[in-house]
Amino acid sequence: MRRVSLTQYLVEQQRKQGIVSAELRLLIEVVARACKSISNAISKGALAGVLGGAGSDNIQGEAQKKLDVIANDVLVEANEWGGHLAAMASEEMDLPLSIPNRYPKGEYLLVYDPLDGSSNIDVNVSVGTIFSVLRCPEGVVEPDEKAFLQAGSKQVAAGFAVYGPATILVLTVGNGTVGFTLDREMGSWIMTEEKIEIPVDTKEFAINMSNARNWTPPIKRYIDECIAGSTGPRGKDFNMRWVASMVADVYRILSRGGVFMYPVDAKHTGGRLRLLYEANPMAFIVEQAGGAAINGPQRIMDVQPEKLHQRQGVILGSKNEVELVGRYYSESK
Ligand code: AFP
Repeated sequence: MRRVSLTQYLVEQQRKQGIVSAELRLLIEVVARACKSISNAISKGALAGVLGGAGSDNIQGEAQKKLDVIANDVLVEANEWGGHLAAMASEEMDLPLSIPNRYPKGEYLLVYDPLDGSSNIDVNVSVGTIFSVLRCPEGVVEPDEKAFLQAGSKQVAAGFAVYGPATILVLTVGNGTVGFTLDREMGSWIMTEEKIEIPVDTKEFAINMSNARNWTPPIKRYIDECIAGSTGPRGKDFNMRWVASMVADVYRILSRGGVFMYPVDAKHTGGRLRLLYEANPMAFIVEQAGGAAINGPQRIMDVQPEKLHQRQGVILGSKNEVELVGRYYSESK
């Protein structure tokens, strides 16, 4: 494959396809540069004194890691001066952050999870950054929480970085899903997956099995059949993976297929994952790669958000497998 940089890809999307505006191109490049800085901070680990708790909680009431706060600050500082954003929102900030008056405002809204999987950071397991880009509603000068409450189908771009053995950026601007790998020597994002396509079938599922007693009947039916394997109705054996970093699980599914599940259950009555900055961006990326993403009864990107930090059930990945789970939900009504 010829070495295509992220910048070159975005310029081509702007020039050839008219899909990406100059402002959106700048936004994505700024976020990608921030992900390089976050990757660099993470790779130093204990040597940089960035591990462990920050001594504060986020709006979810979850103890923040030092790197949660560092990653959030990196993204805020990277994005506030460029003139491409009207506001930004984050898992780590209770309310949206307006662009300071000393900077021009742009037409986009950025909403992100600066460090997904942070409970894994202290044990050196892959973590990542997830982001979603929306247009600021017409005529809204000071975007508040309401401006962000748009269905996932309104996203103009979505992406995530996974800080693993390699640092990888997965991106969609609505024209397929593309993968870039960080060339640390050059400091460049180089395209390594031109058009990611998720296999429509799979033999691998990802779910936190410790929640089994809380599952609803459709999920229990589906997982029981996977575990029954070749002796059961599926007629084939399944494997299980659970990294507990959504970015790592989703990247594996983009690479070789699978189904990721964090469904609504008796303990997580609204789901565990957040709609605006985890479920929606991942749903956009997965659908653009030929997969499917539902909350059980409904396509995730059709859900009308009511709260900035609202949670959502998530079942996403190989199209045929997700559709089977969806059928089990409709049959259980
Ligand atoms: P943290 O960011 O608190 O580690 O949560 C990660 C996450 O939001 C998502 O990345 C994982 O898929 C999921 O939660 C793991 O949840 P469990 O810890 O309940 O398995």
